[in-house]
Amino acid sequence: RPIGFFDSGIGGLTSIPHLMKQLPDERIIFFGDTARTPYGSKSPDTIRQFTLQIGNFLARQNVKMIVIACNTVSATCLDDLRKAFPEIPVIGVISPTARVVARDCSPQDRIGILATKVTVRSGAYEKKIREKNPEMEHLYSKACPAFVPLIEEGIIDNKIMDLTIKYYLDDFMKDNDINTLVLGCTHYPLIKDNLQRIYPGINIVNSSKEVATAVHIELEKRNMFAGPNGGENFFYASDLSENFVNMIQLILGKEQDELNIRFKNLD
Ligand code: DGN
Repeated sequence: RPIGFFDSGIGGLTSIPHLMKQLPDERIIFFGDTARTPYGSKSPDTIRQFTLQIGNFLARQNVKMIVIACNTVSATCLDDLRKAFPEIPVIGVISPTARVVARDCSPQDRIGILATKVTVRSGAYEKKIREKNPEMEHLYSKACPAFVPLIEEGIIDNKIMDLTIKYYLDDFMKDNDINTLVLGCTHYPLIKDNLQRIYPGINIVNSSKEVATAVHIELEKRNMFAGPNGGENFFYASDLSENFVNMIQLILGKEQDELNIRFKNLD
């Protein structure tokens, strides 16, 4: 059976190469809600409603696990999804990332958590990191709402993106003396190189990578690994925009005709 991944848009795709590298035999069904992205500034009720629709779609695809490859959804309604689908293990992206911060950073480290407005407002990262290591003192969050629309437009390797990064982060980095950035939105790995270039020497924790590792651990624990030759991966989107197709090719490094890309309307 496949693993179901989803995101509000294309961001969650950044976790797929990490998963493929760690678990090449696993089969993936991805859903990106590209027609309704971004979720990051929407109300929790709307995010919950969209999430349950996506959960239904993935459950009908007979997935063995649901991975919320979206920090915004993980911060808002992980428990609602677990309650709605008690027979399917559901993994969110925040807990595994917080675990790595608590494990690999020291209480002296000064940690900047970059995320959407909804994720920042939820305080989920601070709560989870301190749950795992109460001594983590220097946690600072910053909402960067313009990153997602720019990334979805493919404006990445570009001056506009660099200026947007500086607009949000220059003062934040300086005032708080940040030495570690948590990419608390699955879109942000796409601007990791920009961040490293603009803030050299910064240590980066990537939620897209950590969620793939969490899937590995969970499958091992449940003895649910796929055997070889399990079948093909499918990539669904609620709007098959040019952006989606371009981004999926960029992230997975494959041509469109090598990928099973499908339209799926959930309304
Ligand atoms: N990729 C989503 C996340 O990790 O929070 C956010 C995308 C959005 O809808 N703004």
